[in-house]
Amino acid sequence: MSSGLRHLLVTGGAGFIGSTYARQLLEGNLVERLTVLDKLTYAGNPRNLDDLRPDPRFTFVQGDIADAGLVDRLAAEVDAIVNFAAESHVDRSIEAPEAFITTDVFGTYVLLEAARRHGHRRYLQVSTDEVYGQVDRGSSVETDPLVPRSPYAASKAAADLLVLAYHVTHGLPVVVTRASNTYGPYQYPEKVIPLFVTNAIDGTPLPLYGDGLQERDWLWVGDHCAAISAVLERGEPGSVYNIGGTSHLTNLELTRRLLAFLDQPLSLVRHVPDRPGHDRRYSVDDSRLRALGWRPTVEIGDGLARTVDWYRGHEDWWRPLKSGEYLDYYRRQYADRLSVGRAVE
Ligand code: NAD
Ligand code: TDX
Repeated sequence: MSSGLRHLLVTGGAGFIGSTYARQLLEGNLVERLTVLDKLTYAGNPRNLDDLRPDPRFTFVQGDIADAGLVDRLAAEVDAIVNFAAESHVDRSIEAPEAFITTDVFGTYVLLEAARRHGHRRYLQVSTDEVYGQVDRGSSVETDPLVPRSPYAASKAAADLLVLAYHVTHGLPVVVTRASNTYGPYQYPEKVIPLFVTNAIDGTPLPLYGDGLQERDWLWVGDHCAAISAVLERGEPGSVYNIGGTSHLTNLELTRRLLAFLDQPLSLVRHVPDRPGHDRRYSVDDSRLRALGWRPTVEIGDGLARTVDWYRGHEDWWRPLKSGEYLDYYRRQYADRLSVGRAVE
């Protein structure tokens, strides 16, 4: 890494984005050593890291970022922390918010304290555009007020504020990234794209919340990870960097495109009662990041085709996930909604 960071601790590295980042670091020879710390919650999957295990530069540790003793031991060996670890699903934060506070807020505090004690050269917090709240028009800039509207977004916003306070108070060289909705291979099938793709493969209903006209700006996972590397290497300490996607789509338009790739009918879609407090639109201005030289490389058409192909070719990855706790969650979240759902006109 040109910044001279040799050994990184990547927390939450068995999840969707963190595992892609770990792969990018090793494939690109960006670090000499990489330690992944992950609790392996329902969303963490050791299989996401299978291809990295034989690499002598790679170490995996199962554990909790809120475990101060463990974090301190690991932090003593590294130059910097990149924190992906989080409870990440908005619907689950509505149903059961406690884990969002213990991991997203308290866990971040534990990491910051360890980074401070060991004089780390960098701390990168992976955050989200959801901290700005919904944006009716225009795009959020990094200095905008934080107006989170779900327990998930509020826990991420609280963590952002804590991270930035450690820069002001303790001079810790922190950077924060706030990215748009990310998509691609290895995403747990509770999030809308893998949920709809895998349901459509099985010919089961796609539960579209409300009128389906909410808008998201979709970001390819590899581009998200490349942006994190750019900010880790060249970001200004104490600064926040938005990471935008390549195209704003309504959920209905996104669903139409996925069904077209899968050659499945629109009649699979059911309009179901909305998510409480559902943010209508997110949009970020990422010119500060682009000034560091980053650009997204994967357009939405190509990215969606690649994602659909990956899920079609990796049933062995996602089918086992759609069992046990997932099915209980699915019933709680969708059974009543689907029973009153209506067809798309
Ligand atoms: P994910 O749910 O797929 O992965 C989260 C990982 O964190 C899992 O491997 C899980 O086991 C691990 N984890 C959870 N609690 C932990 C704990 N207490 N200790 C250690 N590990 C723990 O999430 P993702 O989509 O890969 O998101 C990663 C990060 O990126 C999150 O911080 C999220 O807020 C942020 N983000 C996600 C998106 C998106 O669209 N997915 C967009 C912007 C930002
Ligand atoms: O069943 C569904 N039906 C539906 O219409 C689900 C799961 C979602 N949706 C809608 C809600 C959103 O408008 O699709 C859109 C995307 O939903 P999610 O995949 O749950 O993502 P979102 O709530 O936008 O948050 C995501 O992007 C920001 C990630 O989950 C967060 O971790 C990230 O911070």
